[in-house]
Amino acid sequence: MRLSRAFLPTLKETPAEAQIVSHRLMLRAGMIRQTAAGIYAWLPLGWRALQKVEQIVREEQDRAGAQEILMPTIQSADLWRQSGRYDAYGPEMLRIRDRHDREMLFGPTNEEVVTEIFRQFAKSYRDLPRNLYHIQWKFRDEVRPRFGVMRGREFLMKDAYSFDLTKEGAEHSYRQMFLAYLRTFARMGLKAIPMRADTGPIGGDLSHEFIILAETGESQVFVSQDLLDMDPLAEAPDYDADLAAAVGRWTSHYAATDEMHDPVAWEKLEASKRVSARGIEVGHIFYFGTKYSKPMELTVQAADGSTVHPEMGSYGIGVSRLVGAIIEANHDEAGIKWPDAVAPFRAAVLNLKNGDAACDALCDTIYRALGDEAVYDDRADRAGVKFADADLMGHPWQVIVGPRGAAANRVELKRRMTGERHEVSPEDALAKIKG
Ligand code: 5CA
Repeated sequence: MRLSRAFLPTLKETPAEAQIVSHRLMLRAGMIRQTAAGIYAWLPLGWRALQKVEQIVREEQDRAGAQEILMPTIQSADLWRQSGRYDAYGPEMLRIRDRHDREMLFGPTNEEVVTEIFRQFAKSYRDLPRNLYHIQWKFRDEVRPRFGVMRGREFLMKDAYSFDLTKEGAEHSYRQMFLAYLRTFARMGLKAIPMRADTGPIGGDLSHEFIILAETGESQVFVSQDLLDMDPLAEAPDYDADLAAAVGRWTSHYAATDEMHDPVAWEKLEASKRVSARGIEVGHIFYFGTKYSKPMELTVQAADGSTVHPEMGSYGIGVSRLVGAIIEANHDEAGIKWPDAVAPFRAAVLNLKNGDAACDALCDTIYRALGDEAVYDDRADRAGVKFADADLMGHPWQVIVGPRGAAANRVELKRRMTGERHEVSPEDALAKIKG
């Protein structure tokens, strides 16, 4: 994308309404624009980052055996009356009436809709297990929308729903998602720690939140250093295997949110291993048995001919929140430092002297070779402006092309994450960026 033609509206001033760094940087880098309280439009840079995050989530869901669908945002109130949640959900639910005065709502989550869809299809134990997920906008009329996309009212969520014949089967599905989540967040360069959690309005008796440590996090958490030292990508799970041991390696260490904290168990931990910090919840998984299948009359026939209600779980990831969380974890005073895997663009080509024939020609060649994954700063601005914007937008690589270098067929290659700079040939720069 050529910056001279791009819609990447960066801001010089720090927006006063933004209290945390990710929100400030997302506004300053022109990633998002608020259109109403807690509701955001995603501009090109933000939209690309969101899609990168979404794609990693998708790949890891698919790998774990879940199947993607797309359910609507608008749901019927009747379905929620069947589960008994319509009245219980309270003022967070945006309730709507259509022209026939039928009660509708903008979905805050999808247990009811997916149970209804599955009910029409599932007849026997052969239709189980299944795991269906979608990546769709949700609306929750939060009392205090804040921190930009971190706590929005409209936000993008990945939500998966598993259906199993037995409790043991449901536990296996739960473990598949547990391990898939560890991989998902690790691929984004995040260390997300699974912690035993409260189940809230989703319900059920087994639940983990996945939390990344950050000063600006909304939850207080207590974790053993041992967990922070573990590497989720060290072993790729075989999702068909017995997963209890793999999950057990994570759940055997102390990790809890405020609500689940046990001071007695905490005190037993070696003092040097106790980490108490703030955290951001990026995912939340639940096992809730027949909480929805029973009242909504979802049944299948078991092998022995008896009728059973499938055992269910649901598994959420805050896709739009993750974009903010990744920035909280990766930035400096100058701006964002995107991890490679989620960077909206891999590289920026900075032309320090537009109109200089050698500069223009070399920039053009490099930009063409990088294709869609690069931005080309071909604006008629001062070099200082280009440096500042490239640092702000946080592209992992900057290829800096000045007139003296261009004449000698040399460029400067800067790695945003570390700040390292090297003078190299254009070929070497391309090889590094593509590698
Ligand atoms: N149905 C279940 C699991 S699919 C569910 O709704 N779980 S949840 O309520 O925990 O939400 C899942 C994830 O969505 C959370 O872990 C969080 O990362 C994200 N999320 C929740 N509320 C918001 C919000 N207001 N703004 C941005 N992300 C949010």
